[in-house]
Amino acid sequence: MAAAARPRGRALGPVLPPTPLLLLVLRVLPACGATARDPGAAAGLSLHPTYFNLAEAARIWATATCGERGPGEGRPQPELYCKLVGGPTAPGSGHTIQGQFCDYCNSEDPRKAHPVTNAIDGSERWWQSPPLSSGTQYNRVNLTLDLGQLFHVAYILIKFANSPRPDLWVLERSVDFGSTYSPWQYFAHSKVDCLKEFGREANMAVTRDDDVLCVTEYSRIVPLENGEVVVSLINGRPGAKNFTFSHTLREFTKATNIRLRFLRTNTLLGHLISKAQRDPTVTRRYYYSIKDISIGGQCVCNGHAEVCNINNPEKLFRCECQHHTCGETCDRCCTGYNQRRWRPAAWEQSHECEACNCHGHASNCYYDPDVERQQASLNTQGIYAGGGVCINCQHNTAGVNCEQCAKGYYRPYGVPVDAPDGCIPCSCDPEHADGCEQGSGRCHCKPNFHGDNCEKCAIGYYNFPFCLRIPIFPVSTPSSEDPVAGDIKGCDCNLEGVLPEICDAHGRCLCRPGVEGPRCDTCRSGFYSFPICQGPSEKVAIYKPESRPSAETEPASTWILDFPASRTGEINFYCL
Ligand SMILES: [Ca+2]
Repeated sequence: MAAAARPRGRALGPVLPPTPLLLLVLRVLPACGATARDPGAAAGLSLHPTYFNLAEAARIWATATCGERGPGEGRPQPELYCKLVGGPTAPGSGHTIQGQFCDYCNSEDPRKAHPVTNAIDGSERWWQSPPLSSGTQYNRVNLTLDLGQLFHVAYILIKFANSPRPDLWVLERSVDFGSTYSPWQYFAHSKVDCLKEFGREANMAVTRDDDVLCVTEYSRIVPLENGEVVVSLINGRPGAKNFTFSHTLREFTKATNIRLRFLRTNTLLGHLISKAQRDPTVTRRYYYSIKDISIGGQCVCNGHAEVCNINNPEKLFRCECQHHTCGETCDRCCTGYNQRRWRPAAWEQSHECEACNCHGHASNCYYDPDVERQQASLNTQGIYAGGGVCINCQHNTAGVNCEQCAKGYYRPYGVPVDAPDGCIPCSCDPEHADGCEQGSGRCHCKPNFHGDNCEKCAIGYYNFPFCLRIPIFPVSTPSSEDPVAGDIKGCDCNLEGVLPEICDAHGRCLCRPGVEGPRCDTCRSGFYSFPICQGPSEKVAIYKPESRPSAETEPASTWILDFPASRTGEINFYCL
């Protein structure tokens, strides 16, 4: 295999040399020139970089080259070839054999070398394949161009040199840097070959943006030299007038690599080639030769850039993205601009990426279609439109738009949402509260707490600061009318007459001193004024736990002062 690389990143000249054919190509592709001059007028609100000749910056390979030998094939040897017709074009070069002009290819002689780089060097020098006299396998030769990155290709112009155009071949493209190839266009001498070789009807009208054609006009034997092939990949297709709107056409024109897969050379007497192939005087006239390949293309910028250049350290073509888009092909929204879903620009709409509204508390966001559907994201105009979700809200903020305070913080009334220090800590005990209310800072008590600062037990809970749930016990349900509702109930005690434990494991109420009854709802004999249940004297009792007279009121480990809370005045202590 012959391989060659052109220096990348050199200054690029005009798109193509000004030949009559070029003018034709540019005329049939009005968008190419017009977008460069006035993108707004030609492409609506979408932007497009200038078309240029992608071949100038490409690398190129050939599977076989006249006068060269691949690895393992030994030293290069001069190869004799002859032209189909005519005498020498340059006096002093070549010679005549049986009336044919003949010459040698020799890769070691610059004047006789025909390396594949000649096909994209912009000069009159040409690439040439080995003649079939060196082997009929040279009917099948591939030429591959590596564009280095993804481009949109609008047209390909191939100028052949001292041989006719190929009889049978396929133009192919790859979008995965050469891993796989798919056909762009088939070329055959006859309609029969289109059908037989490629399974295609020849010369069909284009009806779809991704139709792969088989054409016969470019496989004719004439002209015998300097023939041309023009492949237009946009012009004439349904989506040509609105390229940015046609997803199919945009995809169809994409390529990272282009391959010319030649299958059969053209011959003056094509039907005789099988007989003639062993005759070197005939088959040395059959080969491929290419003087120039031009590839009109542009960077893939998704309608978001009108400039694409190599002003970067990698010396690769890069879109200068606008519309707040980023990425090699402007294929995503820039950081902080994900309020709307990224879309390629279209004729009637630029689909500009929109900034998220994070109120100055975050620099990045992502787009979430669910958030957009729920209208849960505020845009910079203060309207719930789009699906931007702020990432990593700072300043103790939270929420889709960093519009809330993080848990444990609140924003006092009157403080603007975008104030950097607007969220201040809640003054609540995190043991008793889950954060606090915005504006007032009032604590959000946990379920078992209550009060402005959650300083009390909620109803159904007891024993602050533990605030345990008042136990409930299963009881039998003698009533058949309401068997379910009666299954479980709390211990039925008067909370004003019980100890903090309320009841025991059997549901029996634990009465305070001076209180009695199954529900602890009456004063014991000699005590009065429930729930105070004041004793008969003014005395209070203070005693050690172990000496407490009543077993069911045994405290845990403290001294107990039984004292009617409502009483004031002098207290007399005495020992029991
Ligand atoms: Ca050339």
